[in-house]
Amino acid sequence: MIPAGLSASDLLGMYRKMVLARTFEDQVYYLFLRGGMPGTVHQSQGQEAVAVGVCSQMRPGDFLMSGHRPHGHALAKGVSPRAAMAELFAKRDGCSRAKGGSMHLGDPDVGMITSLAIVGAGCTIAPGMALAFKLRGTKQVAVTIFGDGGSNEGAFHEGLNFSAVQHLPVIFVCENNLYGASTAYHQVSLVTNVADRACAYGIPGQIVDGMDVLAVYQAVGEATARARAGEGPTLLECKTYRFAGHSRSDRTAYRPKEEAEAWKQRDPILVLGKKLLAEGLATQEQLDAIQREVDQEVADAIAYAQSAPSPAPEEALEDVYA
Ligand SMILES: Cc1ncc(C[n+]2csc(CCOP(=O)(O)OP(=O)(O)O)c2C)c(N)n1
Ligand SMILES: [Mg+2]
Repeated sequence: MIPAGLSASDLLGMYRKMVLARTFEDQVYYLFLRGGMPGTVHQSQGQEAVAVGVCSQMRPGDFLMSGHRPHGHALAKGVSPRAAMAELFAKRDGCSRAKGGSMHLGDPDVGMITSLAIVGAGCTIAPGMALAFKLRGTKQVAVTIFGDGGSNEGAFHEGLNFSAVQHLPVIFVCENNLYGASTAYHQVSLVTNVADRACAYGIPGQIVDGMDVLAVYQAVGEATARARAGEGPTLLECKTYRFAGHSRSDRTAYRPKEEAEAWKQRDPILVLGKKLLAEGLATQEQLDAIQREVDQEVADAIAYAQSAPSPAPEEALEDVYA
C-alpha cells in the first residue's frame, strides 16, 4: 500500500536515494578491492529502505544519530556524496575533515550529528538531544539508528528507560539484520523480537518490514507524530539484512547461502521499483534514467575525493577539545 500524501515524485525521490546509497556502497567496495582506499568499511547494501524511510519523515531541524554503518544513513539524510566520499579517502574536505573516516559521518547543517562507532552509543546521545528539544519546546525530534547487537548494550536500556519517563521526542530505530558481526541475534537474545522489549519501558514497540521503504516511512511517520505531540519515544524494529559482510574482510562464512539468497529476493530497491511499475507511477525508462544519473553523481564524488587535498599535519590539532 502507498501511504497517503506521497506523490509519484516523492516516491521516485525515495527510489533515487536508495539507488544512490546502493551505488555509493558498490563503488566503495570496488575501490577497496583495488586497494585505492584507506581504513575499513561497514557497508549497508540491503538496508537502504530503513535509511530512506526514516530520513524521508524527518523535517529540517530534526536530528539523526547513526553508528558504525552510517554511509546509507548519511546519504539519505542529505550529506553530500562528495563530502562523504572525501571523508572515506581521509581528505581535508571530508564531512569530518578527515578526522573520522567511514564510521564517523555527519553534517549538522543537514540534521545529522557525526556518527559514532561505539555500538549502541546513539541510544543515550539521541535522548540527550531530545531532552534539549523538549526543554526548548521546539517540537524537533531526535532519531537514532542502531543494530540488533546495539540492543544488548547497557546504553539501549538506559536510553529507552530515561526517554520513557521523561516523555522525550526520540525514536529508536533498530536495524535488525540478524547478525552482530558473525554472531546471530538468536544466540545472544532469548527475546525473539527487539520490539518486544518496548513493554519493559512502557513505550510503544513495533516490528516493521525493513525491506519495504513505504512500511518504514509509515511507521516512522506515526512515531514522529507521537513525539511531536509530547507523547514520548517509540521503539521500531526494522527486520532487514546486510547483503555484504560485516566489514571489509568478512566473507560471511557463518551464514547460510540460502538465507542470503532469500533476503536478496526482497531487495528493497526491487520491491519499490516493482511497486512503482505495477501502480503505473513510473516507467522502466524512468528507473533506468535514475540509475544513470546516480552513476554519474557517484563517479563525480569519487573523482572529487581522489583529487582533493589531504590535510596538513598541523590540522590534526584543529577542532579538537583535548
Ligand atoms: C561498545 C562496542 N563493543 C564492540 C564493538 C565492536 N563492534 C563493532 S560493530 C559490532 C557488531 C554490531 O552489530 P549490530 O549492532 O547488530 O550492528 P550491525 O553491524 O549489524 O549493523 C561490534 C561488536 C564496538 N564498536 N563497540
Ligand atoms: Mg546487526
